[in-house]
Amino acid sequence: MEQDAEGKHTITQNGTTFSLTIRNAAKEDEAKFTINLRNKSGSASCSAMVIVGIMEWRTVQWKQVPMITTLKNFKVSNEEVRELLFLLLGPIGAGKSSIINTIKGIFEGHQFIDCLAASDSTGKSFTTKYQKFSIGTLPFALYDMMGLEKDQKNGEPEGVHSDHIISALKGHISDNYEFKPKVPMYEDSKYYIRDPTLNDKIHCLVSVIAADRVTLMDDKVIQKIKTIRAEASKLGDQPTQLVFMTRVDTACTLTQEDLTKTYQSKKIKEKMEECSTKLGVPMNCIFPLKNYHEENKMNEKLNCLVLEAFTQAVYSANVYVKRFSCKEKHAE
Ligand SMILES: Nc1nc2c(ncn2[C@@H]2O[C@H](COP(=O)(O)OP(=O)(O)OP(=O)(O)O)[C@@H](O)[C@H]2O)c(=O)[nH]1
Ligand SMILES: [Mg+2]
Repeated sequence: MEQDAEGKHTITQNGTTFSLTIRNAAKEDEAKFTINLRNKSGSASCSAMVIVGIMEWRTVQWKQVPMITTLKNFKVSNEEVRELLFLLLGPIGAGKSSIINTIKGIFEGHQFIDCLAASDSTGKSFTTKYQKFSIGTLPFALYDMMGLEKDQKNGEPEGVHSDHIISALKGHISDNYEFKPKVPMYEDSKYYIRDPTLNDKIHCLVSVIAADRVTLMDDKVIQKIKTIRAEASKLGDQPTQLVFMTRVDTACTLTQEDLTKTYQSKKIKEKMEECSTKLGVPMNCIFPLKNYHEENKMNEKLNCLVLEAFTQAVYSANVYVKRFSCKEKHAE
């Protein structure tokens, strides 16, 4: 056995196997460790990257069948509501359309590319329509929308207007409305719903943020999201709000290699904390996930991470609509 002066690193040998033990491993111990061996016949070396994980701070079932069954059997707690409505909001290329494809894929058992996701090199939002996507015959529908950009580029407004989003939350915008960033939504448009009911309103607002871009997110875009979130909570019957943090694979190697390590990754926790501080959202409302983007096979771990997030969104949208149910009103 060999030990360094502080007793931090210990090397032990068992036959031809050498082990390195790092005592009280912390983030600073993350490094590439190399063993060099030399004898009369020559030399050899071997390296390993050490990544420090932390205690799992949230537990996930990692079994998709019970999670899918729960959602397939889900009944909305308000008989007047046909389906729970979710709106995905976030910067360009954050993975909004990919989330819809991924969720649809999980319930249909194969990958889905109905909602077009784009390679993210253009700098312009690929999605331009306000489009509703149902999930089979389940009582859930997700609205995709144009990505948020900072508002003034060369003096011209870019990306979707905050006003459009507030109108959408209130249920004034109907499916297939084409966003024209420089044009306000006119009340005489055929896409304008004058007297929205609970079946038109958004029940849960999901902000979508890419884990690998939280740090470099444009201040104006952050401000826009914060303004929309604040406006949404001022609405008399405000929708519930969550954050889906996508692209965990690009933010953390440990997670990229094994998605079940998501809630043990210090890096992911840091990104969630950053997200929480920047947007003013409590940690328990943030759900890290990975979307299908390059793989051609379904992956149970990926599905479980997304199902964990989506189940919370379903429960929280249900809390919203339950408030308006006749039974609940009579109970008051
Ligand atoms: N590695 C990785 N890539 C992802 C993930 N989610 C989305 N992507 C990729 O990120 C890019 C943008 O994804 P989209 O789903 O089009 O993003 P969007 O938010 O809909 O973008 P706009 O419609 O342009 O506002 C695509 O190339 C996706 O394949 C993820 O979890 N991990
Ligand atoms: Mg899109």
